[in-house]
Amino acid sequence: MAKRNEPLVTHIYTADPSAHVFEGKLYIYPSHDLDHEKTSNDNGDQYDMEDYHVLSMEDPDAPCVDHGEALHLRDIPWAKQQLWAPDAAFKNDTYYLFFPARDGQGIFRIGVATGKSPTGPFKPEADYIPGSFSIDPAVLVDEDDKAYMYFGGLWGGQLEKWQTGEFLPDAEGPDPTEPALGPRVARLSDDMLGFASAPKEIAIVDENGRPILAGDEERRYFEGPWVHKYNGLYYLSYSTGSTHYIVYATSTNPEGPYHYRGRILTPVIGWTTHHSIVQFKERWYLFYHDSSLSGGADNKRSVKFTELHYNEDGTIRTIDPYEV
Ligand code: FUB
Repeated sequence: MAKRNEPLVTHIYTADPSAHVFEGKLYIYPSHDLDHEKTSNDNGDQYDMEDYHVLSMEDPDAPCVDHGEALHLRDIPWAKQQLWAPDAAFKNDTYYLFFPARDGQGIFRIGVATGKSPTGPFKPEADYIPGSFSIDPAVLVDEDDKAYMYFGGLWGGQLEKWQTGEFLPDAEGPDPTEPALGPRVARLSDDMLGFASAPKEIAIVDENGRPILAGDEERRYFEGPWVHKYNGLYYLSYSTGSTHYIVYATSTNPEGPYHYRGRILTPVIGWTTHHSIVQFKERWYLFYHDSSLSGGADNKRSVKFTELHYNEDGTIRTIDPYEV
């Protein structure tokens, strides 16, 4: 039986869960952390993953099933290393797995693979999505069937290096008093294999409508975007990286601007924090990870979940995953 705030599986390390309801069941698309020793650095070299497994649960109280390898690095023609946080989507009677990886030049790009089942296997396209860059794709298929990809991550995720639209290897982020870099959003083409519009930067603003600044590390965007809809409003949630929060901002438009609203998850054991939010029947759930199972190793994480609650005004109650 899956238990709240406990690792969903313990026979492998898993991270960066993207949860969806497909065919009436919960499917979780995590990164698959390897049990190897790597020195941790700000470039994220310790996150050296090579494949994806898909997990599922009949419902939140049922046991979690590992469906085995759904895609391996060796089968992706353009990708050289580091299969980081993936997401999945369903459209056109097809399941799509979106994933970031470094190409032969060491540049993070985003690829897509397709399958007929939510558990894969997934067949990758020959090349990465043209115009894609950085990490952490999250795909929203909206009620009007338009699909959007949100993506981007600082530091090892290389978002700083794309400020001009070109990859500049030595580029650094904005000064602390300048607006922070926002995640990117692009409309996906009808076949879900490419961008229908060039990626745009999403503005995240504070309660006065001013941009969140790069030095505001408790609120500024770092990585791991996720967009869900609640009562017609778009909720963009993300990791603040160096301060280790999952926070959120809301908008009436899927492409923003988004207004900062507050914290969803307090820091977990381990450096990274990464999540997704999904509705299953009448209830809402937060999927997240921490490094408790490995005794705190940053690159050996485990996916967990808990229930998420909204207040009457649409704000989300902050979750402390270790509260007893
Ligand atoms: O798992 C590798 C990276 O760590 C992800 O892409 C980030 O979001 C962070 O969780």
